[in-house]
Amino acid sequence: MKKVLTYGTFDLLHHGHINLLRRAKELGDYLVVGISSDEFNRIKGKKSYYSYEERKLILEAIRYVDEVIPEHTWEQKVEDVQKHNIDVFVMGDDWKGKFDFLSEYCDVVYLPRTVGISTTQIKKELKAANNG
Ligand code: C2G
Repeated sequence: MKKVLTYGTFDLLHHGHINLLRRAKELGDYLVVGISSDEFNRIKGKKSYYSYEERKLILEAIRYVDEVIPEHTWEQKVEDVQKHNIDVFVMGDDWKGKFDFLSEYCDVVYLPRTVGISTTQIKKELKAANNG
């Protein structure tokens, strides 16, 4: 069984996230998603609309996702790859190059981001729409 791993906040889930998760799953048979905790989001400088528990519930309902684990630190990836016997690590290409060190332990694949959508954009457009 070929196991794939990716990480993210996955707040206000949108088709960019789904495109990433679908393509990640296509690279193997089992997809593990490390979802950023609320505390780690603060470290990343992000404040998600949905809590960790809510984002976890939503991700676990996605057909491409087989397992969700918490992401607490930048440093846990090597341990996660080893603990979960990961064959392929996948991220959107906004992260291109940032995780190449993992190629010692598994394949590293950066997939093109879906253009024209982001959680930040959703928040901005909703804010503008509500301000009239
Ligand atoms: N993504 C995408 N296209 C978009 C938006 C996001 O392909 N239009 C991808 C990102 O590249 C990432 C995944 O969807 O691979 C999750 O995006 P975020 O929730 O924004 O994740 P991020 O904050 O980048 O967290 O340790 C890694 C970090 O936790 C990644």
